Amino acid sequence: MDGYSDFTTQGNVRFLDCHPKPADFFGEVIEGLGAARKAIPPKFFYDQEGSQLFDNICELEEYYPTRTEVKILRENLDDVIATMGQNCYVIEPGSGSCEKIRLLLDALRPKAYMPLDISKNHLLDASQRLSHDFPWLDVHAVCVDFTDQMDLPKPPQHLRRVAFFPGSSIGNFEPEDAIVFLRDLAFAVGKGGGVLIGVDLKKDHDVLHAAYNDGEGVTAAFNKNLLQRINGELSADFQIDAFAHKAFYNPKPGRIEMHLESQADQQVFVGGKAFAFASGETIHTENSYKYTVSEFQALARKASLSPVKAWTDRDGLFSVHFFDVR
Ligand code: AVJ
Repeated sequence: MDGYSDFTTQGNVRFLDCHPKPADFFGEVIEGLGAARKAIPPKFFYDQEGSQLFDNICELEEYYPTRTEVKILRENLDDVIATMGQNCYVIEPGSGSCEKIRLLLDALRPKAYMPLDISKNHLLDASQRLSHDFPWLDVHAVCVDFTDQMDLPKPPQHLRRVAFFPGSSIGNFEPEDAIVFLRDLAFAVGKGGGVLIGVDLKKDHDVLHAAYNDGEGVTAAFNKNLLQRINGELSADFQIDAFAHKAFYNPKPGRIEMHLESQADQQVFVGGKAFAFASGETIHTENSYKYTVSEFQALARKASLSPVKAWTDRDGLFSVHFFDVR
């Protein structure tokens, strides 16, 4: 893909559909529940209800990442913009609702913004809302699974391609997979480009624990919604109350782990297949890796990225990094 001829025009937005293969929810759940250590990938949290619950998590007192990242970007905006440079062409993998890019747009005035998302409807909605609010901005939306394909159209040579990957989404990857992903991202951006990425920091274990065990139980509801979703979409019979939300910091790998713990010996059917749970057995639903600034820079170096700058808040809760593509 090297041109823009395949884009169609949808209002003020140019749109390219790469027809990403939808995730195999059933296949991955069956495989995950059949494993010796039961696990389901966190990408399946985000149905409509799960996305709403995640938005609610971001508003919680205990959940510092979202608010802190926004604060870091606001307070260092001039420096961030200057580091990104002029004539930027911003690419955002997993752009979702395209909210965070809004923080940068007025100051950065990029030449174009390319949101990438697997959900065509969300992508079109979010792109059109953004384009309405920033009428001067060229929005080139691409419906694609950014984890398996980043063969993106090449923007004009003189533009500086910068990838934007906020929210510590990188924390969901195993470190080795994060290197592979960042290497792919560096390749997609090309030499001379950059990467602006938000990464949650290692910190006091109680602060981490509270962020994933909030007092209102929103994170528990977010975790358990996965079972609700499996019941609804895969004709399963999980008794939601027979599972407990478990989230804890595991210091050795440096990650928060989320699990759903069976409260009894029980059997559950998913699409006609039976799965046995022992009391206390868990389904591992998420890892959220935490890095010090230097740990993350060392990881990024293995992905052809050169550290340029990193910004953190005073309390050392969260970091925003800028890397050049080597
Ligand atoms: C969206 C992966 C960054 O790991 O903090 C929030 C997801 N899980 N609360 C995170 C999440 C439980 C979040 N990320």
